[in-house]
Parts: sequence; C-alpha cells; structure tokens
Amino acid sequence: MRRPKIALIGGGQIGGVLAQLIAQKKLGDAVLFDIIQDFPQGKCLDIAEAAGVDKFDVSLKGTNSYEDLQGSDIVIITAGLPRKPGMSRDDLLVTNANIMRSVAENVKKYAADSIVIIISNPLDAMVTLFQKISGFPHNRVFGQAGVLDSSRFATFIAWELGVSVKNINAQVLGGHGDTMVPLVRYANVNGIPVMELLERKYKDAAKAKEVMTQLVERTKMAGGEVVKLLKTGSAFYSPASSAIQMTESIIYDEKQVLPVCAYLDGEYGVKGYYVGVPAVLGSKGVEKIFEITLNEEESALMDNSVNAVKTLVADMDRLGL
Ligand code: A3D
Repeated sequence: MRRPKIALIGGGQIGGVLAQLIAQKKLGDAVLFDIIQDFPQGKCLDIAEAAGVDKFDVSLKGTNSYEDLQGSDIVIITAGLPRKPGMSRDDLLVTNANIMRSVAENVKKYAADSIVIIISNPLDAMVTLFQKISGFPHNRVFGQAGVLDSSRFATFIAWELGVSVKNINAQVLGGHGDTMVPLVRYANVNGIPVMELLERKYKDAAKAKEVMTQLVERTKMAGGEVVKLLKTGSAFYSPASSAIQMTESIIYDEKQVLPVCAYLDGEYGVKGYYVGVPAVLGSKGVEKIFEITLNEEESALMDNSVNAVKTLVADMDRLGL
C-alpha cells in the first residue's frame, strides 16, 4: 500500500515546520514547493538528513515545479506574505490573493483530486478564493485557523488555572480576525465549566468575569502578540502543529471534531460563506458541520464575525481579485 502524499505549497516558516512534522510523525511522503530556487530543496535536504536520528523512511522532495504535485492526496497551502508588526491580516489581501490565484490554478491542474487545507492569510478570503478558482467541491477545500485559535485559548486557560492543557476543551468560532469568537460558556476542564473554576479561585464573580475577559482578549490578539515579539514574521510553530492535527484526522479517517474554516450552506443562518465552525474531518475532508446552540450574546458575536468575513469577501470582489 502506498503512503499518503502530502504537498506543501510555500516553503517558508510554516511550510518548513510542516515538512519536519510530517517526517517525524511519518505521516506520508512530502513535497515542499516554493518559487524561490533551491530554497525548498535545501530545507528538505536538511530535514531528510535527520532521518538517521529521527528514524523515518518517508521521502521529502523540495521543488520549484508544480508537476511534482501529481498524485497528492492532501495539499497544504502557506504561500503568501506573513504579517509584520502593525499590520492586520486583512492588509495582506491584495498580495496574497494574487499568489493564491496562481496556486489554485496549478493545484487544479496537477492535484485535482486532493483535499486542500489553506493557512495563508487573510484566511477566510483565501479559502473562498481558492475554492472559486479551483472549482473543487466545498468539502475538499477548507482552512486552518480555529484549531490554532482554540489551542491558544486552551493554553491561556490552563496557565490561569494551573492545570494540564490536556484536560481543557475550549473552542473559538467565527472568522480568523479580531472578531473571532472564543466560546466562554462551553469552555470546560474535563466537563467542569471554566467560569465555575474561576469563580471558585477568585471567590468573586465579577473578578472571575474580568479574568475571563482578559483571556478572551489575549486569544483574539494572540497572533499579533507573536508578530510584535518576532518582528520579522508571524507565528509558525503553532500554525503548523494545528494543520498537522487536521491532516492526521483526514489520513487516518479519525473524524475528529475540530473548528474548521468550512463552507456554510445555511448552518448558523449563513449561506455561501467560509466561516470557522466545528466540523467532522475524515477521509472525505469536511464530512459534517455541527451546529452549537448559541445564546443571544454569542449569536451577536458570531454575526459580527460573519459580517467581517462578508466584508473581506466583498472587498475581494470590489478589487476584482
Ligand atoms: P513565509 O515564511 O514568508 O513563507 C511563505 C512562503 O511563500 C515563502 O517562502 C515564499 O517564497 C512563498 N511564496 C510566495 N509566493 C509564492 C507563490 N506564488 N507560490 C508558492 N510559494 C510562494 O510565511 P509563513 O510561512 O510564516 O506564513 C505563511 C502564511 O500563513 C502567511 O500568509 C501568514 O499570514 C499565514 N498564517 C496563517 C495563520 C493561521 O492560523 C491562519 C497563522 C500564521 C500565519
């Protein structure tokens, strides 16, 4: 039986970590594509030379030729510019849309049956554009953002409560921007509501609420916090790990329920847009979307986030991208 073939478009910071994780976890054979001559070849050679230590037999191929995508089962796209300090994700729209256009045309040409995970920003717009240009069915085109945003939320909760992050269930819905919606009411530690634990810790409901607001705000601004510290680019270790979790659910048909930037066809009252929602990921890609019951406040936040996605997509149309 052949190993899965995973193509990575964009061999920069995230692309490099993706290739290394695929090798270390022995997920499949990887192809790392970039437009910079020799660069992906150099990264793959470097990672492959750790095979004697990491003991993997999967192959890694760096390339500047799209033809090497042929036969890919999964394509993960990180091609495009990352943010610099002071930039919002939306500032990347024009440059990255032009890059995404050429990427989508080539993936359509050389990997027409693949499942595509997009990471390039602004995420919700780039997923929309890729699907439009490729014409791939919606279940085979989706984005990584919610897994990372939710991991950030869970990490901050774990630090605050002094418990293992393994026991935290926390989810962030909506678009991948400042309007994202960390779901406070559903956040729990092995079933115990996080708010209940915060109230017990501080013995003061108002203080607990204030602390949670800080965790939520930090989650929403977490990408920018990293950009500010790195100064030369944006987060790359955690986005790569997040896309790998999605990849594992697909290649092993695990049907993990993960927050995915998925196409909505009426769910959450939204039709025709890609938005972050809980989805079942399996061998067919997005196999099901779960609708969570939202209260009035949560619905208003979700609507606000969906409107931000709609504005971004309208901007793309207006600019003819
Ligand atoms: P970076 O290290 O700059 O890598 C991007 C790579 O894309 C570079 O090596 C470029 O040479 C390459 N590239 C440029 N144009 C093309 C093209 N036409 N075809 C193929 N490759 C091309 O960036 P990065 O890896 O840090 O980030 C990649 C993208 O992910 C950026 O748009 C980030 O904003 C985005 N990002 C998303 C998240 C999410 O959670 C959604 C998190 C962090 C970063």
